[in-house]
Formats: sequence, structure tokens, C-alpha cells
Amino acid sequence: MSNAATLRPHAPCHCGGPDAISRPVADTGVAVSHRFTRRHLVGGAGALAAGLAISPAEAQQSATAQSNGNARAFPKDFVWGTATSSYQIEGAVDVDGRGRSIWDTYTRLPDKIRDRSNGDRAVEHFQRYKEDVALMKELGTTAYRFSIAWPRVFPDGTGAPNPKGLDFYNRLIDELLANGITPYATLYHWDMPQALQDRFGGWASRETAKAFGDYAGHVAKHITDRVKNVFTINECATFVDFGYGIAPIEMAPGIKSTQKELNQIRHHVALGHGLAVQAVRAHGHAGTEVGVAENLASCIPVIETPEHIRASEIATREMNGGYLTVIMEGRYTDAFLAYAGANAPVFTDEDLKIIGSPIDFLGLNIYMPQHYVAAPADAAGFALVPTPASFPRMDSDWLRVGPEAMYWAPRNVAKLWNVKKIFITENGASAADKPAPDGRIFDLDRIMYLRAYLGQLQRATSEGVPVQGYFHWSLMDNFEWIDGYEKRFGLFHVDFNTQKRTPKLSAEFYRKLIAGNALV
Ligand code: GBH
Repeated sequence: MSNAATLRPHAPCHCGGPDAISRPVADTGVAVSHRFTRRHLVGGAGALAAGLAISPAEAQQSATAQSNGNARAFPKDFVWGTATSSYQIEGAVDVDGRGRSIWDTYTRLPDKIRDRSNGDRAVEHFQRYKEDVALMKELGTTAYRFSIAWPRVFPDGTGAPNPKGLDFYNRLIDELLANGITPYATLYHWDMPQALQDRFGGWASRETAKAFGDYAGHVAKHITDRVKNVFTINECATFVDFGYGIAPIEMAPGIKSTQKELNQIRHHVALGHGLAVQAVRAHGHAGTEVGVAENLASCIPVIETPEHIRASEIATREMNGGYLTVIMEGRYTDAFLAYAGANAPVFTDEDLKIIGSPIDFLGLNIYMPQHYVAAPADAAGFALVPTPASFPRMDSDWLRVGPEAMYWAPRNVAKLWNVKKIFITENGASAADKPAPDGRIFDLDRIMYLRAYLGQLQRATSEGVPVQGYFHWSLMDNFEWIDGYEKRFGLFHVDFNTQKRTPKLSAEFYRKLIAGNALV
């Protein structure tokens, strides 16, 4: 077992096997230099103090630089948005011919969802979408990433489309455009038609990958006259490993698989992505761009020195072997196949060509540092360093606070695969968000988290890492999967009884940041 796996039994395994290619920390060669003495610390502190003693003229100069958006500015035309997903916000599960999804089924199984809730009503976005677009406008965002519910469009997964299926999204898209907000659509954020689960076992079958391609083509044909940015799949690693995994099952469809089955399911999901890319190109209007939104296993150098940085690059490639790497390279890495051995997926060269279809941009969902990585003593690649139990977390147990993930993840993928266009498709945090007596919500911990992560994003863009936009997860509190309504990720607080939306202090923080296009 790798240290990472030992320490975090819940951690999703993105590659089908970190064990074979990582080494225990004892081998890492991370030596703490004993020459780093108190004398050095004192010297460092002295330098800092000297730096703080700035003259009034310097202070004035720095204030001017900031108001011009220099020192802490983001690139001109940087895209600021928010993100949501269909099942988490829409409700209206029986309206206009929508078919059942696997989450309708899963939420009804006993003891799956912490507060025994479901998305039947969610936050009534289906009815309140105009109000919600007004919230986006209030923030000053100019982009919005939402997902389309496959069972609204194809209630049976395949066959005849439901003529009313896209009506809601057309209304939403038109409302966004009328308010100067650019729509970014995700085709799959986990709400698979139940019919495909019943007929094919969902992603266990290639048939589902094909059906996804057909659905993608249909949607592209009907919305890309107005929606120019399309994401195929949200977080392959998450719904596969937690929905079909050998890890504890925490997501629909809630099926345990063998390692061999799991690798085959991973392959079908990657194939579904590739088929969808091709379908969007075949059926989309001119100028449509397409990519994937992946929650990659971010790999952070334990110390920012060349050998550990190099190790983090190698780890980024290997620890994402099941999705991002095969999508970017059109082949499974040798380490991935060697580790899988007899459990490797069955695939053809043609499959790999489809999976590796060129994409126009890469979406990265970045919440936490997945792995801290060191150079091993024998320079044979990389070693995973276990995360200490005392590592800081937000309100969700899994959400470790490691802002440097926001720098290293895009920096490493840009370098590894020469990616020219990256969006941060999700970033955000759960917080306890208790309204004060006057109803206001001072979510200082969320602001702390955002300031730290966005600082690292600004560091990345200022060094030329090609991140062109950021979508905050989430616009408003919503149905947080197995945590039901108990974990809140919104910039707007939602009273789940009255459906009233109230801006949190973080909404004000984000609004100010967007207005200046610079950190605040
Ligand atoms: C995103 O996933 C989702 O895209 C979004 O729908 C969701 O609302 C948002 O984050 C906030 O959670 O077994 O301890 O690892 C984020 C990545 C990976 C986080 C799976 C939760 C399961 C808990 N997720 N993980 S753990």
C-alpha cells in the first residue's frame, strides 16, 4: 500500500494504482538540513521587518499600482464565473417529460444520504432561474457553467429525444445572454438516465459511451448557435471511483466492482468523452470549443526545489493515468498498464484515437492538494508523502486546505502537455455559514480559503500559465450529494424552506475582486 492510500482510505485512485509507482516516505530523500539554524531564521525575519518599513512615497506608489491592477492583477479579459450542476440545483424532476436519473434512485435507497434528502426540489432553479441569473449579474460575473440533465433530453437514454427536454436550457441560455453572461455547458455531471443503468449497467457498457456521444451530438446541434463552450464530462475520477468503486461507495449508481471491471468502466468513460468531443465537432456550429472538466489528482512538490518540482510533474502524469493522461496523450502510460496487469482494460487502437481526440481547452476542478510529492532518493520518479492528520480542512472532512494546488495543477498540466487554454472549472469550499441575528453571513473562513487559492492562481497567470478563467463552486448552496443539504458551498446562502437567497460576505469579496480584476 502507498502511504497516501493507507492514510486516506477514501481517496479516489485516479490511475488504477498508485502503489506500484510510488515509494514510502522513508525512501524519499527528503532530508531536513540541520544547517538551517535559528541564525537563518532570525536573518529572514530581519529582512522581512526591513521590507515592511516602507516610506510614505513607497506606500503611495504601491497603492497606485494596486488600483491600476498591477501587482495583484489577473490578465486582461480573464473570465470570472460561477458553476453549478443540474441535479444539485434544478428540482422539477417530474416536469416536462424528464426521465428518472440514477440519483433519483440512489437518494431513495436507505441510509445513503446523510439527511435523507434528495434533489426533488433542490433549490428550485428550474423555476427561479431568472432570479439566479440576477444573482450572477449582481456578482459582476460574465460567465456561468451549468450542466444539462441527460434524462431531460433523452428520458430513455437513447432513441427519441424529448421535444421539451432542451426548452428549459434554451430559456436559461437566452436569459444569460440577455444579461451579458456567457454560457458554458457541461453535458454530464453525474445524472445518468436510469434507463441506461437498467439496460446496460451504465458505464459498465460501451453502449453507454455510444449513447453519450449521440446525446452530445444532439445537444450540440441545438445549443451551439449560442453556447460556444462545451465540457463533456465532469470529474470522471469522482463518479467512477465512488459510484462503481472498490473504495467505499458514496455515489450513484452504488455498484461494487472488481479491479478489472473498474478499469473497464474507466475506459468506457474516457471513450464516452472522446465520442462526445467528436460529436460536438460534427454537429456543433462553427466556433464551438470543447473540452473536459476533470478533478485531477493534483500533485504538489513538498518543497519548491527543482528535484521535488520535477517529481510533481512525473506524478501528475502517472497519478492521472486513467483519465487525463490518456485523454491528453491518446495512450495509457506504461506504468498504468504494468500496474493493471491482468486487470488492464480491453481496448483497441481506434478507442485510443477517439479518447485522444484533440480538445480546445482543459477544465480543472481544484479543491485540494491530492498528493504531496517528493523526489525519491534513487531519482526513480516520485514518492507520495503522507498527509499529516493535523492538515487544515474546511467544513467537509475531505476538503484539505492547500492553496498551492491552484498553482501546481495548472502549471504542471500546461508543461506536461503543452496545454494552451485552461479554465478552473470549479473551486470553492464548504463552511458552517451560520446567519448572524440580522441574517447576514460572515463566512470569513471561505474568504480566507478563496484569497489564498486565488493568490496562487494569480501567481500562475502572472508567470504565463495559460489559465483564462475561473468558475466558483458554487453560485448558491445546493444539494451536496451524500451530504444532502448539510454542507454549504454557495456564495449565496439558501434557506432551503423558503428558497430565499442571501449574499454571504464572500459574495461581496468575489464582487470586489471581479470589479478590480485583481486580488482583494
Ligand atoms: C465537486 O467534486 C463536484 O463536481 C460538485 O458536484 C460538488 O458539489 C463539489 O465538488 C463539492 O463537493 O471520500 O472523502 O474523498 C469535488 C471532488 C471528490 C469531493 C469525492 C468529495 C468524496 C469524499 N469530490 N469526494 S472523500
